[in-house]
Amino acid sequence: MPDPALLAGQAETFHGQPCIRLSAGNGDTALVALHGAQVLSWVSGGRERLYLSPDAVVDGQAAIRGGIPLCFPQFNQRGPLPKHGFARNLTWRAEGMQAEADTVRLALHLADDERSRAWWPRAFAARVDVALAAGELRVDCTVRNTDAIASDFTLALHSYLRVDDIAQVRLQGLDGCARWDAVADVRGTQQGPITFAGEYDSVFAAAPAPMQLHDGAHRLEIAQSPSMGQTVVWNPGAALCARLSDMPAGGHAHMLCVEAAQIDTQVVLAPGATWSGGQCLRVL
Ligand code: TA6
Repeated sequence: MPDPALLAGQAETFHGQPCIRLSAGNGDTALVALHGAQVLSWVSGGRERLYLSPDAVVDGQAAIRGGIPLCFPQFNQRGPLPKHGFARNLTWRAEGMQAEADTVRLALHLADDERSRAWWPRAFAARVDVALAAGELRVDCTVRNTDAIASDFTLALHSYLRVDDIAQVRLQGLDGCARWDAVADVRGTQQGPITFAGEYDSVFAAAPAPMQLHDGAHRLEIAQSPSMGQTVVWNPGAALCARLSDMPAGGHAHMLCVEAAQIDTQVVLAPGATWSGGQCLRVL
């Protein structure tokens, strides 16, 4: 049995918003906001691994810039809903904290209500599972169609990874994958590792094996479930960053979004059917 004092979750607030902190036995922690079921911080090996903008608006309404936002039931502006859907703008219910072996888990739930139905007239039950173990953070999302008719959606875990200097970063593992460069609107195939010099926004066909983020001496493995058919890689670059009111000048240099996504085709769920997908980050 693990020592419950070493492996726990506890309620706290961040900018007045309710959050739960998960603690693993080795000192790693994660902070999860009920707003958006969004992981705001993941500290592993004494180092913050996620980027949270110091200018993020944390008011229980706006989407929080950073951490791991969930885009659901629509990615970006690929449909009639607000950009990236509404899951990141709503408060989720935390229920189901568990500590087992060396992993602490938190489940957060969201079901349709008046507000969600005003955007999207569908009944659903969504769950985000956050699992923290030594050197590893896993986020899974499960959606059940509780409606009497078929439902469809797109979804992404829009993870903001903290980096020391984007100009020195190398993302490996997408070599040979189909790529849509959303900035230039050009389709092609990725050749070799990805480096960053300016705005970058691309959708890749997901690689069969995990990717590796090289940030100076630091390395992170990024894996996603096979149900997530795409990987989105985004950095706003200096000029777009300067236009984002919730990013500090130069903030782009310290972040890279590597997103597990199912966005090129909709997930279609029959009444009562369930879909799950996730992303796993591991310190190497
Ligand atoms: O996932 C990349 C992306 O869709 C970019 O095109 C960019 O707009 C980004 O997400 C951030 O979106 P947001 O609405 O959070 O500012």
